[in-house]
Amino acid sequence: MASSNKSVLFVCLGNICRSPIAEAVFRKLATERGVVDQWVIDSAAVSDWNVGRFADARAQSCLRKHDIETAHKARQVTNDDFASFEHILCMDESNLRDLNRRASKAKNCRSKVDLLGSYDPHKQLIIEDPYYGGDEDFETVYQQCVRCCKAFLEKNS
Ligand code: 6LJ
Repeated sequence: MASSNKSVLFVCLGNICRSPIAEAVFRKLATERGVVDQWVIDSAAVSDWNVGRFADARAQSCLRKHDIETAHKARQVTNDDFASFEHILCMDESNLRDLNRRASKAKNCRSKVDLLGSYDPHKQLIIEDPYYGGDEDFETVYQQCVRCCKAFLEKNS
């Protein structure tokens, strides 16, 4: 039976740079390991700035460079997310503060809210916002996401 008993929501400020990269990387890893059917995988934003938009062109070209596609359209975190996702993984302390504030107001919160970087074997705890950066900053985000998503998937399989 392909039961979707595990779930993870990746969250950043605008859901157009870091979290769509994390979502796409995690989906690829889970697919390669043959466990993607066991997971609900999504991403969302703390803000409503970019709702409905595709990932930033630099995020898309970074992913494409690594043979990964994303068709994700940005959405904002909802109260329901705190009831339906087992794991909510975010990128920096500002995301974590915003999410913890929202979680404390949500009914039936079952989500464990954490920094994605807490899974990094290289101990880079924060995945910095690359919005005002360049391609090399998107590549750094990608590499951090690969390390963290591998460790997170390992821990939850
Ligand atoms: C409300 C006022 C702000 C950013 C981003 C930064 C700035 C972003 C962005 C990440 C994803 C209407 C929207 C900040 C998408 C957009 C510019 C401001 C947007 C900030 C601070 C440090 C580093 C990056 N703010 N858009 N408008 N990250």
